[in-house]
Amino acid sequence: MTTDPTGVVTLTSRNPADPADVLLSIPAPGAFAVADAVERARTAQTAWLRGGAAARSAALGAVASAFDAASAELADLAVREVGKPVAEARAEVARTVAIWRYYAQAPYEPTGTVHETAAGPGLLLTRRRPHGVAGLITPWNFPFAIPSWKAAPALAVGNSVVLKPAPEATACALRLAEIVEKALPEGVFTLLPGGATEGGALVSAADVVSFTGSTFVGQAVAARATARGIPVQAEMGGLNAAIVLPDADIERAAADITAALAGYAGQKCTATSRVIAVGAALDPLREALTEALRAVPVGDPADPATVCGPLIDERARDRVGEAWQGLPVLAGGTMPAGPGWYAAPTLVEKAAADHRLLREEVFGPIAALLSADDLAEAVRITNSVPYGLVTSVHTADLDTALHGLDALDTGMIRINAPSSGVDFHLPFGGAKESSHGPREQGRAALEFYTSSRTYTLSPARTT
Ligand code: UN1
Repeated sequence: MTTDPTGVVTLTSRNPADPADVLLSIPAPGAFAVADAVERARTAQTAWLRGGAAARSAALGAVASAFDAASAELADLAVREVGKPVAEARAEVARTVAIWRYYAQAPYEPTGTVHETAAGPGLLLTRRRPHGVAGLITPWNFPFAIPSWKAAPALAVGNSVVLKPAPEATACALRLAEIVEKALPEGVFTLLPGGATEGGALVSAADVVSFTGSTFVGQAVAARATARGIPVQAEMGGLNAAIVLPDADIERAAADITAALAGYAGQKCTATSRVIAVGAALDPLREALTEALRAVPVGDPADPATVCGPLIDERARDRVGEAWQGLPVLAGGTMPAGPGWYAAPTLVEKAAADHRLLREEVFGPIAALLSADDLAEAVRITNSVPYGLVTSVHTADLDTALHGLDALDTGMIRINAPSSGVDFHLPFGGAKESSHGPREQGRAALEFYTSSRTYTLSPARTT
C-alpha cells in the first residue's frame, strides 16, 4: 500500500515469486465506503433471513459448485498472487469447496431447545438468531479458505457479510467475491478491499466481527469491538512446538515437522517453529530433520514439486534472515536468489530461552531445535511463550497422548501429525495471545454468528 501527497491510498498486489509482476493497483475505497456497504448489507440481511433455510442452503451449495468449477484457475491465481506452491493451492481450493458444502447443510440444523417451566403450565424455548452484518477481516495466506470458513457459517445462519481482505490478496478476494455474489441476493455479500482504515471502519460498523491476522492488529480489533459491545473473535499468532518422544518413529516425525515448518515457507499460524526433542530422541531427530529439511524442494511456486515457495515480500524474507543470526545453523540459513523472496528451510540450535526466535512469531520457514529431559519439561518449554495455538506430539504411546499432555496450554493437540493442516469441521483456536473470543470453524462457528433468545410461552387461558 502507498499513500500519495494528496492522501490517496493505493493497494498494490505483486507476485512474490516475481515482484515485477503487478496483479493490480487500485485506490483504497476509504472509511465512508465501508459504512455504506454495512448499511446496504443490513438492509439485505432481513430478506436473506426471511427467505428461509432452503434458499440459504441452495445458495451456499451453488457457491460450492462454482468454486469447484473454477478450481484450476483459482489455484493458479493463489500461486501468482500470494506465492502458494501449486500443490497446496489446489488443496486449499478443494478445502474451500468442502467448506461451502459443509455449511450448505447448516441452515437445516436445530436452532434451539425446549424446556419445562420450573412451575406452572407453559413452555420455555431457546432460539438462536443471527447478529445482522458480519464484518470479516482476513489474511493473505489462505486467500480462499479463510474468507470462506468465516463467511459460509455467517451466511448459513442468516447474517449478511462484508469482507475486508488483506491487501496482498486483493485479486484473489475479488475473484472470490465474484463467485459468492453471483449465487446470493444482492447486498448479502460485499467485498471491500482495503487496509487498516477500511478494517477499522468495518469494526466500527458491523454487528459481529471475525478477524484472522497478526496479534498486534487482532488485539486492537478485539478491544474496539468489545468497547462497542459486539461479539468478536480474533485468530492471531502462533509459536507452535513439536514434541518428539524417544519412542516415536523418528523418520516419520521428521517428515511431519518438515511439512509443518517448510510448507508454504512456514507462512501459517499453525506452522512449527520450535522442535523439542525429549531425551534420547535428540541425536537421531537432529540427523533426520536436518536431512529432511535439506531435501525440501525450494523455488517456483508454479512447479508442482515445490514445497517451499517465496516469502510474501522482501521484509518477510529479511525477518527470516535476521532470526538465524548468531545461532548454529543445522540446515538452511541461506537466501536462494530471486526474482522472488526466498529463504531456505532452516533449523538452528542452542537458542537461549530469551532469543527472539523463541519469543516472537517469525512467520517463515525456520525453527529452533531444543531438548528436554522428560515430557514434563517439554510441556513446560512449550507453555513458556505468550502463544498457545497448536502443539504436535510424536509418540507411539497412547497413554502419553491421552494423559501426559493435560498441562499443555494450547487449543489444539495433534498426535503424529504436522501442526498445520487442521480440519475445517472442528473448532479452531488457541490459548493466550493466539486467540481471542469463541472458537471458529465447525459447529462452533454457527454459535458464534448467532445469539440465543429465551422465550417463555404461557397459555392465554388457564382453564
Ligand atoms: C491450517 O494449518 O490448515 O492463518 C490452517 C492461519 C490459520 C489457518 C491455518 N488461521 O495460518
